[in-house]
Amino acid sequence: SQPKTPSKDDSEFRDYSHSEISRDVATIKNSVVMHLTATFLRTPASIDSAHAYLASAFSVRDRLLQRWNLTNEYHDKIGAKRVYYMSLEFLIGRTFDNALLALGLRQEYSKVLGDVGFCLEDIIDEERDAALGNGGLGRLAACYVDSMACSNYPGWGYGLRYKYGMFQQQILNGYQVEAPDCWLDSPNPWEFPRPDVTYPVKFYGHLVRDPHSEHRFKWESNVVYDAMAFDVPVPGYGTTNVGNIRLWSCKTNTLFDLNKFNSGDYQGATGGQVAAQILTDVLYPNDNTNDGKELRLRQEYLFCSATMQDILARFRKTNRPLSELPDLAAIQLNDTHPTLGVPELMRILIDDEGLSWDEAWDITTRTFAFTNHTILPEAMEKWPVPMLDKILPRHMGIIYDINLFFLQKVEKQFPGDRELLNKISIIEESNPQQVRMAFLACVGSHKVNGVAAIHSDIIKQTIFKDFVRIQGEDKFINKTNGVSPRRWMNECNPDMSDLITEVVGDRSWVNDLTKVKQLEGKLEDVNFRERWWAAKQKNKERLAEYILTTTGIKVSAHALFDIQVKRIHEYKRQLMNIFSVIYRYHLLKQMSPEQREQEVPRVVIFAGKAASGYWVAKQVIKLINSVAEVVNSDEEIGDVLKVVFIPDYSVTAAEVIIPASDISQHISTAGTEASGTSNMKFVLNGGIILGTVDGANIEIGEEIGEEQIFFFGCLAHEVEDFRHYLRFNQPKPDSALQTAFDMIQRNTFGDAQLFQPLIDAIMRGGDVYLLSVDFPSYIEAHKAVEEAYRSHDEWVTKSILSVARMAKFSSDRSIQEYAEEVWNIEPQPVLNCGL
Ligand code: T68
Repeated sequence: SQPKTPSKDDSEFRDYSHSEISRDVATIKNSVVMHLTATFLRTPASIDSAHAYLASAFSVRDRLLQRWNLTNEYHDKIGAKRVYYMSLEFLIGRTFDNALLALGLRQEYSKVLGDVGFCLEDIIDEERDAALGNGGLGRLAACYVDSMACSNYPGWGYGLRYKYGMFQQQILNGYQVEAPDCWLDSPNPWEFPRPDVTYPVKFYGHLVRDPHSEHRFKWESNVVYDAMAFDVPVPGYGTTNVGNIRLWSCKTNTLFDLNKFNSGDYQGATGGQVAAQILTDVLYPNDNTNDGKELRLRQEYLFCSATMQDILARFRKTNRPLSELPDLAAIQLNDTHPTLGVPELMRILIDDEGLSWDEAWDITTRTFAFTNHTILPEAMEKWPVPMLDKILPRHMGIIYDINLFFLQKVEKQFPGDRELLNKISIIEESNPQQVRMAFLACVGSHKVNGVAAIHSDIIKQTIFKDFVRIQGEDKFINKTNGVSPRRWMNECNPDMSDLITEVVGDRSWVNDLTKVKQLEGKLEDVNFRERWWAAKQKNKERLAEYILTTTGIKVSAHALFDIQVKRIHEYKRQLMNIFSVIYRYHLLKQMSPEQREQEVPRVVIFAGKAASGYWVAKQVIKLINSVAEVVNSDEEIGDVLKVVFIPDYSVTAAEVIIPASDISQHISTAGTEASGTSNMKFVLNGGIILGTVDGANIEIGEEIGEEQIFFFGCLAHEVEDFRHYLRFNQPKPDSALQTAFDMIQRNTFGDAQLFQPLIDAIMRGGDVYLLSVDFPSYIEAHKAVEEAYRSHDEWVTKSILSVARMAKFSSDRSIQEYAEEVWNIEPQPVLNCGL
């Protein structure tokens, strides 16, 4: 039977839910103690930091919840248009500290925890990361929902609730070993199960044609899973707005089979459940690669179907005609992974709602927009037609029709150009045929964007070249990425944040990064400069401590901290970095002790995960650790050079590592890194970039001035010629690179056989990523860095100027651009609610 609604009007409830819970220390203390005892069954004798964290988190979330309810209620009431950011990944990290800062209750909780005998920092450390993403793409999604909440845009993230997030990386004997990330083993205060929001999702089966309509089908199947919603609050800083990420979890749709259970078949009784759970069990740990697994396709469809059903359910409550869907909903596809949302919306509109093909197509293309994050060929999503046809027969049919109508249009526009039709067809004529998801996403969207200026240009000249010709220039735009100043400055770098606050006069820069410009006025202030340096120094000491506890390696916080942290990938060229370290080691070994004294001491820091199936990337990790072992134990070298590989890179590790950099490396082969976002985080935290002319490095250079950045290497437009040359000619490593090869081959770092394939990839494999081409200028750039670092003064000037000019790289700016140019939505701050 239907649940009953209250018999009275809602004023009592409304009054209560619209008045903010008291913010004083006594009330907070009460609520923490209440959760400790009532929610977690602790007695004074059994309190520990883990439960102190949970109780504090639950008490914070009580406060967040109220605002969260109000936000959604308000946006519904005013009929606001919402954006739905569809992403298979949300790399959130921790939420507790973020929520405390957003609510402005950090000091209060610090006091309360102090009173019961804990230190807030230790309690914060009890939280496990929500690591539902691989790297840049997933972290970008998290920054974007943060910006939507802080800028009062009505918007939700949609994703999957993986039971196991990004694997944990251990280093054993120098090798990466993966362990499962069981992040849900303890209670998660930051999610709300919504059993009432559950949708059935079908797979396999067969089609029955509707006798009355050419385009309508009935899709019959008895393989049905249920997708159940879990909502994750996104605290807005300096606003009562709270955003939402809705994550789907897969469960069985077949009920527990009591008959089987009673007859002793315990497995059979829950068999459906076991099979169903697998769909949202694990995040695919691939960054910038597509492995084409059937399970991944089923994950993607579960996600898309549940999300489209949910968006339409919300829309139907407004009683507006479906043709107005694009006036109430904008859907952004975070790369091609959610592209099945396009045929899924078509299916619902045609088969379930009875719309004509043209009506459905008009609604669909006005609703969707698509962001491309890479042009690496190995990352391009393609699904074999037979696989799609088996799992999603109706969608395969719809994709064929989308393609047919598209090709017919193009044929009219460019009569007789068969080659063109072949090039742009959504179906690739290979054996077996493949569905090109990037083309499907492009055709199904009204806007397509890249993530940095150079990248948006490149996609217009390469994968979408013909589409620009067919569909017009205006459809293809740039939206340079950004990062959240809340997490990536205010939260992770308290001392520097206090300095900025002092200059600006208040903390409003956290939501309006243009205000950091005022730092330029402090350039000549000797005292300020000293304190700036001291803040950086303190961050370096914090990192030195972290390195000691995670690796056992002792490093001097007075050395230059040279950092490269990101996923391990050939195009990102960690290999080039470690070759240069080997060369540096060689040079140091040639010097007299007096000469070595004169060198700038350096700690070279690496961190990052390799996809579990990516052998070359894993060998690179082994090489880094092998070099570290030799160099760090060489007494002659001492503190002049240390090499560190920090295990298990994560959002939380990044929050310690990034604020401590003197230089950070962003050294992808030109044209391969679409944007990069850690480059922005490092500069925002007063670090200097050593990088190639690639991705967002270019725009960062334009904003902060080329004196503040160390560029090297060949340019994107030169890459093709070099690659062509190297396909037919042996690379000619300069003497520095040759020295590094020689040292490896002389077993300096253990068995040379282990690393020979890495050298072979350059010397015999065509050196696809152009290490031999860029190495000489890379070494020169390192020298320039060293010279600049010797002058303390010059360095501080670069650091302050850089931060002052980073306003553009706030994700608030990116989101505002999307809102205005793609989504057509407006800020809707929650008003008049009494909070
Ligand atoms: C990254 N892409 C870009 N992909 O490499 C980076 N791939 O330059 C950019 O800054 C960032 O996106 C944000 O725009 C990725 O991170 C993936 O993670 C990925 C995940 C699954 C499958 C393929």
